[in-house]
Amino acid sequence: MGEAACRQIRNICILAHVDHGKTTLADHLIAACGGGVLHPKLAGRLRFMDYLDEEQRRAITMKSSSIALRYKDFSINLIDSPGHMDFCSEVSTAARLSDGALILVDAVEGVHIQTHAVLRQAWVEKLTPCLVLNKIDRLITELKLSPMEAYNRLQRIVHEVNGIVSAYKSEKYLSDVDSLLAGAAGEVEQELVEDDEEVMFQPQKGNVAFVCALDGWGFCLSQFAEFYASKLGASTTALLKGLWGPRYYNTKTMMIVGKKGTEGVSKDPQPMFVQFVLRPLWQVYQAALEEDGDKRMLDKVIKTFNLSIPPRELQNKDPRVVLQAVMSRWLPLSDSILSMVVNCVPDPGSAQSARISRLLPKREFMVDDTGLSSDVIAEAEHVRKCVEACDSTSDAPCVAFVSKMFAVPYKMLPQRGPNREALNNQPTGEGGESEECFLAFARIFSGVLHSGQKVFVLSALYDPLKGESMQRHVQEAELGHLYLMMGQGLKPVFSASAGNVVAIQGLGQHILKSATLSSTRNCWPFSSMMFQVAPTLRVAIEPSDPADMGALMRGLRLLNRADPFVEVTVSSRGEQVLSAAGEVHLERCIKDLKERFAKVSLEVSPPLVSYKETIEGEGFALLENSKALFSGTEHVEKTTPNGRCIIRIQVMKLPGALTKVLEDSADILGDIIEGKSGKRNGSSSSNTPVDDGDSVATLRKRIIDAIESEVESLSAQLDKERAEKYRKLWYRFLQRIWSLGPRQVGPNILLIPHLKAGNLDNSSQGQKNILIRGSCDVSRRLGFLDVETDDTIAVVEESKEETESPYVEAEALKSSIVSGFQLATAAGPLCDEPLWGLAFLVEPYIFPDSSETAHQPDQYGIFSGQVMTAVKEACRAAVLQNKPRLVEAMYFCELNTPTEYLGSMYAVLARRRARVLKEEMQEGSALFTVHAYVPVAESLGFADELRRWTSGAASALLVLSHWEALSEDPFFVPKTEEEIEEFGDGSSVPPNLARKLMNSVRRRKGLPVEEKVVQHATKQRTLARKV
Ligand SMILES: Nc1nc2c(ncn2[C@@H]2O[C@H](COP(=O)(O)OP(=O)(O)OP(=O)(O)O)[C@@H](O)[C@H]2O)c(=O)[nH]1
Ligand SMILES: [Mg+2]
Repeated sequence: MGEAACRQIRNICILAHVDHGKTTLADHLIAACGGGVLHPKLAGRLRFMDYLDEEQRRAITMKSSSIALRYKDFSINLIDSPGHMDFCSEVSTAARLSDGALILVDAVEGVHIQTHAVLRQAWVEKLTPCLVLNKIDRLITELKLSPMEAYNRLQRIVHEVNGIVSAYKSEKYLSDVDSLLAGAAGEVEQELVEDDEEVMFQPQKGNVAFVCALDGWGFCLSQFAEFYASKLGASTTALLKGLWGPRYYNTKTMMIVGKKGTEGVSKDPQPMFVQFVLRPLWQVYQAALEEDGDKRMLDKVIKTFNLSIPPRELQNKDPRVVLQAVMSRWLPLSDSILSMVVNCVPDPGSAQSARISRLLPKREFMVDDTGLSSDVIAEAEHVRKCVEACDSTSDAPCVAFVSKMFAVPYKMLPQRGPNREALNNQPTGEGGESEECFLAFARIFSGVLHSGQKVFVLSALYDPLKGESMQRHVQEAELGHLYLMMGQGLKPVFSASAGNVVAIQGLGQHILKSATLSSTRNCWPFSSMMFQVAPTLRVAIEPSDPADMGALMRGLRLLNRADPFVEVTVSSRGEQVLSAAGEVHLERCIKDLKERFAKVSLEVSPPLVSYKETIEGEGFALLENSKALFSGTEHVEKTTPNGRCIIRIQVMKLPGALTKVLEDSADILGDIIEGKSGKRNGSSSSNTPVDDGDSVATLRKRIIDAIESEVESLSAQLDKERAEKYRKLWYRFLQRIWSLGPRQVGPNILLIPHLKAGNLDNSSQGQKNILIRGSCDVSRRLGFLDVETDDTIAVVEESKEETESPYVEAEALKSSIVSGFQLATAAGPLCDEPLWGLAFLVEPYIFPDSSETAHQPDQYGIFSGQVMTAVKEACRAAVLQNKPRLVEAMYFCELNTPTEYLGSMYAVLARRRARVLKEEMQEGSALFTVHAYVPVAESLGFADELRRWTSGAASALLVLSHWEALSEDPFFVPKTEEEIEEFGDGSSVPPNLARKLMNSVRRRKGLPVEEKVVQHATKQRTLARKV
């Protein structure tokens, strides 16, 4: 295969919100170009790409799958993806392997939350997007809009989608939920003209299609422009420009004019798009579907466009069949879409050179003088060049990326190879485990792959410069058979060259979820994919019969490999914990486990909801006593059992925005703190923005922005002077960050002692104490320190004393203090859940050891352990003393419901402690869209309950949004007179919500729960009888 062949390839995926018609659209493309795997009559109804039983049953797509199509001289690899939130990881795997994306939007429902998410995904992966406005028929038949109204609506959708993309372009960072809320559509002005070069989607540019996947038709403007050009004798280019936007046709002068130019010619002028495109469509629909429709319109279309339609179809009694017969021949859907793809989406060669900065970001490294690594670098650079150029010659290095592994039963694999030779596709018993065969879903980026070839499998952590120490991250593997994918079907091929999407057998033992394949060790792994959310719904699983434990463990191992998103872990109590993205995903995992992978009956626990712990209060409260820090009584003090170390801790709350930045940037922070190059981009798996610049600088800016926005939002409550003081305080704190926690990257900060601190005022024995000053490691890495200030703070002052034992000891104890902080932030005092958004000021003092045992090495080990425990205990105690609060995760929930079910929907929301943000009537329809926050703890069975109560009319989509502290005090006991009046004297106060949640977590974890178990035994017995 040469370069020419590569130019004839297009790799695209279809992305959209759930139910906007992706699989239906794919059906039509497959029927037309899939080599006969789908009969055109069934197109749109079969949903060929939804071949799993569970997908057909639920009528939603759950995985991404690929099909190879032939259109004219082009090979097109089409990947259909799921729209449901729970399977968003499959969108990431699809996007990584594609060069272009068809972004579908339902013309009635408009832009929804997953539309935002997929636009972001396409943007991050540097795909070339095309917009497809689907379900145009619903505007005619359901909403009964006039062509003019329909035009306004379509225009608004295009405008809104463009707005979202331009926000990404300007690198404004917003999470999907934020951007949805921020974009809450203010009324768009009429007559938007969008022919600015910068605007992404423009119908006149040919990257917007208007389609009805159900009836199998669709068009781009060029089709109409060409038709009218010949009819009116005008130029196609001029017409193309005139067919979108406020352009009118003056019938007298036969000119394309602005609105003014129509004065005196027509009373109610309509834009050309309405007059020339929508009106005829509306007429055909009316002619076909309405009783008294003018049937001559159909004949006119058939004649004008010379359509050959079998009379059998035209005489069909069902008007829908007649309509489809005419429309699908007049404006065949597959032609419009695929010609758009061929024209707008780049071939793999051009696409890869544009995507290279995302796929294989340029590395910065130190060349050492051994000369050894310079060879490695030279080769790795060569490999990168070949990927950039999509070199498909056979002597180019082979590079492929596997975006997921999927399981296929052995009996489904082809039995014959490319030359009809028998393939030995029997269960090889890979690890003696199962009848499932694992295939890698991969795209070749350089060179030619063939079966039997030996390749290196590189994990995301592999670094070719680190040689031997990297053995764990690289393996050698031999490729099994290669297949082109035809949905469920697999077509064996000998080899496949750069630019193609294939399935590869034989890597099951080597790859868990994703990996880079390369013919040389000297190659960087591709950057990791971005996932929209992390798996958050966790359940514990055990076999109904304990004897089946072995089968369950095997099953979990297989499931973990077969599903790109599921996570299997073991809890501290030894339970097997399965984490999934949401309820639908979880259900499918359990079903797969029971029926395919483990084949045993299982018990599934209720969801293990995660919480966090924090304290109440605003950060600025510390202004009041900032002077008194450490002199007042605000701190907690702990002494180690040997009395040699006193730890003082004060806790305060971080500004909310800062907590969020730290949380969102965990991956970048991890890289920065570990000291990896700060110039890598987009290697994150969470919501980090993608930038091509310096990630340290970006992060620093976001942190500063967070502080500024906090100060700004406080300006209403604080006078100018105090606001300024508050700002200064935080800027100073930013220079004093010793560590973040938990796990070095969490949203909690450990601050080094204040410069002025140093002497323990109550040093009772009159001994001289030493303050362990710590070092502002994190501040330095983030670039908040100038070198000079750094030194003055970090170095223990009198260097002459450094050799003295207490100073050496102080140096050595630093790590114990950080460890204590890490432990404390990993498990808070309420119910051992991680802490959230707190800063700890620490002042550790040690006293010189005068005892005999001082210099025995094991004594030191014990002492450092004691210090660690003391720090941990002090942090926990400090939280407990400062109004501790439980923090719960919230879903952002988007609901759609017909007006008559609004009441039932609100009832369901109320039962789930939901907070409604906005409700909005969808223009021109009887549907309401409601946005609300629902606590994760209350979300189980939410969608089901909603369906039951609204007879299936309302739908809900949940996206993990943010963490929110419960305002209730879990330890609340009525104290003031008013409280006692309201709640009683405390003996019979029912535990409040925070307490209940906290206790349920404690019980689950086997922690002691303070509860009055039985109060009035006799009474309780009679009550309990009723069951
Ligand atoms: N009226 C109308 N309905 C359509 C059209 N296209 C698709 N539908 C219907 O919309 C529903 C969803 O279609 P799918 O193709 O399964 O949607 P999807 O985007 O693949 O959904 P997921 O994969 O679950 O995200 C089906 O009932 C289709 O019949 C259209 O152009 N007009
Ligand atoms: Mg689908």
